[in-house]
Amino acid sequence: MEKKYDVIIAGLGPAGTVALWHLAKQGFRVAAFDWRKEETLWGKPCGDALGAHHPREAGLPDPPLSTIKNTVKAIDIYAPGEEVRYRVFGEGYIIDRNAFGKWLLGEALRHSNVEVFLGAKVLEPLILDGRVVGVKVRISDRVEEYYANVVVEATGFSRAIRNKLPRHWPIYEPIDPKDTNIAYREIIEYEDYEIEEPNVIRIYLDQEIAPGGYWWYFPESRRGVNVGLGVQGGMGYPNPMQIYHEKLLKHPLLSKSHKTVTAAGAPLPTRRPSNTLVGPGIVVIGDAGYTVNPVHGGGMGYGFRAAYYAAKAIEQAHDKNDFTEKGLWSLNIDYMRGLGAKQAALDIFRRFLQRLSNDEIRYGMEKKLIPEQDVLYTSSSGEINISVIEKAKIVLRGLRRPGLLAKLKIVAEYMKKAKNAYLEYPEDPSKLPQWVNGVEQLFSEFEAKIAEKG
Ligand code: GRG
Repeated sequence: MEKKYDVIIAGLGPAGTVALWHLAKQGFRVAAFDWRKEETLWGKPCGDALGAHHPREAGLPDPPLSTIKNTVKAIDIYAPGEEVRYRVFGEGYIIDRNAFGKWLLGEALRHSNVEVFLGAKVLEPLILDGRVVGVKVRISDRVEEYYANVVVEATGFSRAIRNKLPRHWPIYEPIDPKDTNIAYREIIEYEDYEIEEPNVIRIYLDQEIAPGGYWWYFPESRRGVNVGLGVQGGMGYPNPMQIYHEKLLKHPLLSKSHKTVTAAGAPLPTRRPSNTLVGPGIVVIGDAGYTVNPVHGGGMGYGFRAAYYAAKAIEQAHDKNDFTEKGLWSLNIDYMRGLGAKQAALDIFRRFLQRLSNDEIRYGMEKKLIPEQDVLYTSSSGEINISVIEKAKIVLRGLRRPGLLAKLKIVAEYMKKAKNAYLEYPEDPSKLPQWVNGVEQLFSEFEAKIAEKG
């Protein structure tokens, strides 16, 4: 018997599970697959921090208390050397990812229209007449074919389906290793030390310890901490696990006696979203679609939002009975003109940050080139307040860093340009190639200008 559904979801991490939750509620017949078991569906190693606004903005209930390890009130950002510190206030959680994932899956499974297959590895897409019509899956030792009107690619960084799409499809778009970070983290427990402010999470900028990334110290309780680092990929930097053991363990916070509860690493995207999240019969969300904050690397909230819009787009496609690229296009419009625009601007900011020396970061923060109170504005709007540049001009006049001011001006200008380009994301697929050319040109222009300034 042919196994035919309305929707297939490949991957039940944060993006896939949220898509399942919405589609289940909307009454679709869904088959969802993941190679992991229920207990570790959301087990990708990460800092586990999630802005409180994210679930709400993705149409989800707040996480139940049983899935929250700690609440966050502020983020401290330390400049290299740790003499300069910014405190950014904001509400968030340290989430028990696996518990939240399991809970959300349970909620979706209350609907009898969904079937979930765990220990099931999605092998490849099934393509017929130029569109995705299903997937090939290995369940136990059998290889089976499942068919649907739409396949949701949510297999994470591995892009199990995307990697096997025809290369000339715009949705194929591979990732440049320089647009990734490799992360490693341990969850540790102190033997006899109590963390001073357990509701403040800490980000340490230091190109020696975490080149092209940062290291983090996110308390889960008074004695437990999620501590780790991300290092830019494709640059030949040492691997983060080695750095953790050779350098980070020497830090005063980690030389106190502690035991490691769990340790793991993973790669993640740190760029703007894919040029398109839509193909014929397929949508892509989460790490597989590069929906992530390029500056802090947080991907849960972005994956939730992409999943929410994907479920809406699938509903619209279903109403029109049009599962082509055009029929599913509203996912691109909703995502790109909203979070995508912020992501694009932060992709520019990330490229700037990755090029700074420790000395420049320390100097920039000490002189408050971007003041403490503007960090959240810049991070959440994707814009640098123009008065900041004016102030920076005054600060820098007569000082030793004309280059830094010149760079900051270019960054502000290109953040705005990148954001505007995404706000004007094309109305339909026919205009995509032209738009992609424009965006690629903008990013190479930025790279050239910033390199020129040294
Ligand atoms: C000007 C030379 C110079 C340096 C500036 C301050 C700074 C150096 C860098 C900031 C780096 C950093 C990691 C910022 C992240 C701050 C943060 C976690 C903001 C939270 O942003 P939200 O709430 O997050 O917008 P979401 O998840 O919604 O995207």
